[in-house]
Amino acid sequence: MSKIEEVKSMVEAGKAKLVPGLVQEAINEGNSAKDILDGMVESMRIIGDKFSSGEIFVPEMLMAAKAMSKGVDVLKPLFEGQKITSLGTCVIGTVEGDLHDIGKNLVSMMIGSAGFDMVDLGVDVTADKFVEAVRNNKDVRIVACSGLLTTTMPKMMETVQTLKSCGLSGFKVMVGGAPVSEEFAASIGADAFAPDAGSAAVKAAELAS
Ligand code: B1M
Repeated sequence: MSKIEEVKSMVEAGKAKLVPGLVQEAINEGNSAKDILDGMVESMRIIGDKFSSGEIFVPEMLMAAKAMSKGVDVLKPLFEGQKITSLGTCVIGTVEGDLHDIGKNLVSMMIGSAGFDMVDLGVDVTADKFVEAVRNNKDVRIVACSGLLTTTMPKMMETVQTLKSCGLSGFKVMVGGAPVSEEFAASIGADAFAPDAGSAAVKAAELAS
């Protein structure tokens, strides 16, 4: 079994204590941070499928998420090392009612690497909290809203509309997350959509330039 396969199977098994060491071993063997990350993202897709089919339940999903987060912690410096310049501030959060943060954290890491100063509001962030963060931070150029649940997509719409009508300016709103599409983003008045963390960073840099 390759080291990346070992990382994947331990993420799926929710072995949070073992994953960081295996990720480090995978790096030491010369695997790229991107390949290791892609492997862990694939594990979460498998976990989601198992949850959908009733093979596993919320606790197993949570343990896998913790294991992946520990693995990402090891990769973080490799991505952050690529930061070159400051493009302004990006406020990021997962919308109200939604507790999923792995994707949001990856997007935050990649946008940060692209040269933004990140203000991460965490999960379950109300529209008003996003507005408050734009008001209270310097040079906010991007507000990035993540959402993983179809049930919280209306909250994403509320967030975009609140940001657009709050009277503050100088920033663009980007949305993303598994149930979000380009069409949905346009329909709620967002300035941009990105399907994954890498393209979110590229899009953020384009929007700020
Ligand atoms: Co939940 N969950 N979950 N979950 N969970 C999903 C999302 C689900 C698809 C699983 C399934 O049924 N197959 C399903 C949603 C169904 C739907 O709405 N259509 C679901 C459900 C139903 C639930 C609960 C309701 C379960 C319950 O309680 N009965 C509950 C809801 C809690 C809540 O939020 N209020 C719940 C809870 C949880 C845990 C807490 C146990 C845990 C989250 C822990 C955590 O995040 N710290 C969890 C997990 C782990 C998942 C799955 C398995 C994995 C999510 C993940 O981390 N993926 C997920 C199944 C799946 O995704 N296939 C599932 C890896 C991550 C890298 O991908 O987040 O998609 P993702 O991010 C990507 C892109 O989407 C994009 O870039 C990222 C990286 O490339 N992206 C952006 C994300 N945000 C972006 C923002 C951008 C641009 C791109 O611009 C701003």
